[in-house]
Amino acid sequence: MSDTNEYPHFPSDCKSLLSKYLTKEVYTQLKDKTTPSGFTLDEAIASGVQNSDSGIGVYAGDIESYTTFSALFDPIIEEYHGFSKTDSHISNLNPNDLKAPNPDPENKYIVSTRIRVGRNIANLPLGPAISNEQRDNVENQVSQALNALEGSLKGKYYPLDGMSEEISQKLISDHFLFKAGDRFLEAAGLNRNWPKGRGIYHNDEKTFLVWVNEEDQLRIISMQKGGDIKEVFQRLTDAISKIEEKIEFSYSEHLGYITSCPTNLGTAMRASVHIKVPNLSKDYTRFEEITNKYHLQIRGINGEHSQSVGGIYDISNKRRLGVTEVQCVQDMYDGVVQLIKREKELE
Ligand code: ADP
Ligand code: DAR
Ligand code: MG
Repeated sequence: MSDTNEYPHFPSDCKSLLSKYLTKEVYTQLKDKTTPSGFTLDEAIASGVQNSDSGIGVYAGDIESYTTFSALFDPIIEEYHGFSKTDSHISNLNPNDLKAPNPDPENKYIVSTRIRVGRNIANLPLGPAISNEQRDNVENQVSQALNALEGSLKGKYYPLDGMSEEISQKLISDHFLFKAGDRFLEAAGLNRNWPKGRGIYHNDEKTFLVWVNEEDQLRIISMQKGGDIKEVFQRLTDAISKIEEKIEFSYSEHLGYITSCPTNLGTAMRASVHIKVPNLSKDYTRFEEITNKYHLQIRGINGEHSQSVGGIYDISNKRRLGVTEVQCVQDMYDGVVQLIKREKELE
C-alpha cells in the first residue's frame, strides 16, 4: 500500500461513505497523522480508493485508528450504524433472553443457521497493520487456546499453509472455510503474507469453527443444518466465554468489540440463515420490503458479493453496533418468521 499524501480522485459514480466524508479539508487534517503502530490515513482509505464500488471503503489498522482518524471514521460510523460519537455500546450474550422457538421444525425452508462474531486480540494491531511476526503469534496463541477446548467444542486446528487445494476447496464449498481475501481485503492489506498465519479450527461435527486471521483475527462461528437458531446461539456464547478465559479481546465502551471493518463494530455479530424463498424472491421489491423492515441484509449462498442459487438466500441481521447480540439474533429471527409466513402464502 502506498502513502500518496495526495487527495484521492473518486469517480463521479462512486457511492462509498469514504468518498462522501473524506473531504479535502478532512484529508488535509488527517494526512500526516499516524497511529502508535504507524498506520496512516492513506493505508486506512486504500481499499476504497482502489475499489470505487466499495460501500464503505475504510479499514482500521488498530483500535487507535478510530480516534486518530475520528474526523473520518465518526461520520461513517454514524451514518452506517445510526450511532453517534457520544453513544455507548451495550453487550448481551445471554441466550435466555432470546425468544426463538424453531420457526421451521419440518426443515421446509431453513437449510442452515450460522451465527458468527469477529474478535481481535487486545493491545495488538488489527489485520491491516499487523506485522507477519505478530500475525504468526496470533495464530500460535489462538490455536493453543482452541486445541485445549473439551466436550462438544473439542476439535483440531488446521493451518492453511500446507493445506491441500482439494481439502481447502471442499471446506470452502461446504461453507466451512473462508476464501482467499477478495480485492477489498487485498487492498486493505489483509491478505499480506497469505496463507501464512491463517487457518481454521473445527470440532468433529463442524458445528463450531474458528477462522484465524481472515478479516479479523478470530471469526468465532456456530452453525448447523436446520432452523434451531437458539441452539446455534447457545453454542456460540458457550464458546466465546471459554475462549475469553484464555484470550483478552479488544473492546471499548464506545465501540464495543473492535474490528478491522467499521461495519462489524459493536457486537461484530452476523446471524444468518440459508433460507429457501423461491416464490417470495420472484417479487424482489416485496422481499426487500420485509428484509428492510426487520433490519436484514440479503446475500448470496457463497457469502458476501455472491449470488443466490435455486431460490436460496443468506439472510442476516444488518445492525451490529448500538444493539445487543440478543437483539441481532432476534432481528434475524423475527424477520425469518415473516419471510416463511409470506413464502407459505405464495405456495
Ligand atoms: P461473514 O460475514 O461471516 O464473513 P460471508 O458472507 O463472508 O460471511 O460468508 C462466509 C461463509 O459463510 C460463506 O461460505 C457463506 O456461504 C457461509 N455462510 C454464511 N451464512 C451461512 C449459513 N446460514 N449457512 C451456511 N453457510 C453460511
Ligand atoms: N467491501 C467493503 C466492506 C464492506 C463490509 N463487508 C465486510 N467488512 N466484509 C466495502 O467497503 O464495501
Ligand atoms: Mg466475510
